[in-house]
Order: sequence, then structure tokens, then C-alpha cells
Amino acid sequence: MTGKFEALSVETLPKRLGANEALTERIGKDAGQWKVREVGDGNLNLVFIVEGDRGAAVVKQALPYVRLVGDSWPLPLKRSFFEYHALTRQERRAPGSVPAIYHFDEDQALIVMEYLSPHIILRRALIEGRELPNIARDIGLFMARTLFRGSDLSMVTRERKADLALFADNVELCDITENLVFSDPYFDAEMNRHTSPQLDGLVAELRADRDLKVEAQRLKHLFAANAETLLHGDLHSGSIMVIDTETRMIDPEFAFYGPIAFDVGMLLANFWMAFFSQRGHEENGSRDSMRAYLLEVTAETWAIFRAEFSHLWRTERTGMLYQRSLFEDQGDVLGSEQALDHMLSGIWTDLLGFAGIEVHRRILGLAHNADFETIADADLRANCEAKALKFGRHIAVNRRQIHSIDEVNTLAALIEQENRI
Ligand code: SR1
Ligand code: MG
Repeated sequence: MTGKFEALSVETLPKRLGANEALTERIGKDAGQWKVREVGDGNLNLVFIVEGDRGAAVVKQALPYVRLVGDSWPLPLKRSFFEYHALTRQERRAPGSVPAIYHFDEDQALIVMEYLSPHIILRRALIEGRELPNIARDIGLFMARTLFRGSDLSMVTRERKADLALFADNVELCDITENLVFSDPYFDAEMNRHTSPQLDGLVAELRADRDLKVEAQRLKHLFAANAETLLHGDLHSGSIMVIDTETRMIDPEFAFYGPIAFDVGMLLANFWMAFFSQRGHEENGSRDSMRAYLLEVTAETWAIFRAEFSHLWRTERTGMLYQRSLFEDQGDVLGSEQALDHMLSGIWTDLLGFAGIEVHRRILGLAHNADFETIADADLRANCEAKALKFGRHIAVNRRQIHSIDEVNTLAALIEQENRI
């Protein structure tokens, strides 16, 4: 299928992809028998599950506009190209962590990939109160491996620069993040919304908070100017699919070269939001254990990330940064460890900033998350959101004075215990 872009539909897919070998090999040749469902529940794309007599596959297709908003907001199809290239790199750098790719059609902005079943979206699992045993390990490893191996700590610098140039063209998706995450939440931007009138006072306070606005812009600067590694770019709990024994990262269409701390901060923010939203999903203290679990997951994810990043630093540091010739080869292992500590502590400080801002944008901006949105009682929802906002503000503005994840989690638990904000 080549030529002019045309959006697929449940009805047209079998006819248009019926001769695609990547699909027929996996799901069966008789396209007339295929069952097709459109299941896309994200903000941007079409996602079809196609089942035949031999198996199933996913067909993901970009639309030339933002699905959440409509065709008044055009968005380049090229995001599918970036997603495809990010997935191939992630699979190389963290094998088994993303869906297998069967086929990519650039003209049709379409990726045919592995159907993960019975996996569900992590966000949904956390809303349901499921305590998945392996997510901290799996996501911590994924982040450390992809972020380390996509940087000048590991790559041949010529190849990294070529890759940097390739992903630098993902301008419009970066623009979404630059506006929706770092700026819009802090003024009365057109597409913003929040739980009103319950949060009106707090929202006005945050938008008048000079320290917070300055910090958000410093983080935006870091995001835009620190092309440190190939990021997933949108690593939240809606971009992860799980079963108890397996975790897979999906949807890296926002991939570009940015600061390591961005992916880690976004991800942890989504665990902290899941934590603050639990009160809205519980009956009679039934989520006490889930709350404890979520805080443990944040601590474990960060610990695994640190440990794996450190391991890669010691064993795979082949890039142009902090060369072994300056340290280990001269017997100066302590120098290399000092540099590692310095790097990890920078990532820590910055991830707190990114996490705080991510919490804010999911409550004040355009793209909210189901953790809070599925709380039907607006007063209860606002109460959960207000606590999260207060937490986000604290960790973003005070990030240089916070030195451990236990400190952050103690703060989260204290704020969560408060009755009203
Ligand atoms: C208009 S797109 C809104 C959000 O959806 C995506 O998943 C990203 O998180 C983006 O910020
Ligand atoms: Mg997405």
C-alpha cells in the first residue's frame, strides 16, 4: 500500500491491507475473514486490532491532525516515522521491552506491530488497584538502557549526531510538549481546563506563583536545549502495557534528543498521580495497600534506574564522554565514580522538576489523565487533584533541596493525609 495518504477504517482495512505479507503471514491470508476493531483511546492516532484465523496484529496509523481536538489542529504524519525509528532503537538498546515491528509504511504513516495480549494499559491497571510485581524493575531497566545507550556516554559520536539530526525534525511533537507541558498550565491558555469551580482558587494561586513559573521555564529551556539522549518523549502510564509477568513500552512518537531526566521524571510523576488519585477509587480504606505499593514502585524504579545506569557506566562507557582513558585506564576509578555521582545527582534534581510540571499539566492543561478523570464525584476529584498540585509545586520549586526519594514519598504521604487543601 503506497501512494497518497488515506486514513484506514474498520471497513477498508481488510481490502487495503489484505495483500500485506507482514500481516497475512501472521494472521492468515483470508482477509475476508479478518475481524477488525478500532481501539485507539489516545489523543492522536488510529489503532486497529486485526484478528485472523492464524493470529492477531496491531495496525497503528497516524492521522494528519490531533484526534483529541479534531482537524482544526493539523499534525504531521511524519510522527509515525519517528515512532518507527524510536522503536527500532529501543528494541536494540533494551531488547524485549517494546512490541515487535512487522512492517512500516511511511506514506500511509502506518506501523504493523505485535498484538500484546492479554496486556492492558498500565494506567488502567493502577486505577483498578492492581499491584503489578515487576513494573519498577522492567521500567527502571528500560529507562537506564535506552537513555544511557542513546547518549554520548555510549554511542559513536558521529552516529549520535546523525541520529540527533534525524529526530530534530520531530518539531511539531516537541512543540506540543513545549507548550502543553511547560507553558499552558501557567496561564489562561485557550485549551486548558480544570475541575471548576472547586480548583479555581488554587489554580489562580499557581498561575500567580512567580517561583513556579520561572522554574517551569528553566525546565522548558533544559528540555529544549539539552540534547543528551534519545528520549521516549511521552513515557507515562498510558504508554506502557502490562501483565503480571511482562511490561512493554509503546508509543514513542514524541521521541527526540533531550535530557535524560525528562523520561524518568514524567514516568515517576504518573506513579505519584496514581497515588494521589487512589482516594477517588476506594471504598473504606481499600486502597491503603495500593498507596503503599505505588510509593514503593517510585522508590524501586529510581533505585533500579540508578543501579543499571551505574552498571552501564562501569561496563559500557564507550562514547566520547568521560572516556576511560582519562579515568580507569589511569587507575583513577574514583574519578569515574565521582563523575557518575555528579551525573546521577543532576538527573535526580531535574527529574523532580519535570515530575512536578507533568503533574500540573495533567490537571490544569488540555491533556488530562484517566487516574483523575474517572473520579465521577467532582468534589472528591478536586480534592485528589489539589493535593497532587500542591505536591507538584513543592517538588518542582524545591528540587535542589530534596535529596532522596524517601523524602519525596514522605511528603507525598503527608499531603495525601491532609483532609482538605
Ligand atoms: C495534543 S496531544 C496531548 C498529549 O497526548 C500525548 O499523549 C502527549 O502526552 C501529549 O502531551
Ligand atoms: Mg501516546
